[in-house]
Amino acid sequence: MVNSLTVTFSRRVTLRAGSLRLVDSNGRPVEGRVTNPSKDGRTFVIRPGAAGRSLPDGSYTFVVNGSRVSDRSGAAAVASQTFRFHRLFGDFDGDGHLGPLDRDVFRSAYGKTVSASQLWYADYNGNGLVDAADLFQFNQRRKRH
Ligand SMILES: [Ca+2]
Ligand SMILES: [Ca+2]
Repeated sequence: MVNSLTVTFSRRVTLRAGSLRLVDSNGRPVEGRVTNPSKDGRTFVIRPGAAGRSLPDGSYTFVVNGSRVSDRSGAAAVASQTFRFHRLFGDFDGDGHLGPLDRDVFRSAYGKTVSASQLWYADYNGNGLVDAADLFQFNQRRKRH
């Protein structure tokens, strides 16, 4: 599940519109709410999409636009940075494919409750149980990846 991104700057900054941008593999912007929970002006949390839900499967690019990030003096505070990542339900080892290792992890999780086992990552529909609905989603992706 990818339901937030966290960016930490080395010092206090001010973010202007367009400073943090997330786009999908088609270049479409993914809207997200940006907060600074600790109010330190350094660590920002971006929550894209619907509350409590993961980003959909896909490849993403996250851009920090340095020209839109300023320090106390108003000067540009950082160089621009680009990060690429993917989200694929069931890809427990993060290699971009659903292979034997992912299958074994899912099998060991199947039938367990999330709260007792911390298996939230195998609970696609978020109902608290790694169940047939999650297995269906896992198998759908195994055919494609
Ligand atoms: Ca994998
Ligand atoms: Ca479930």
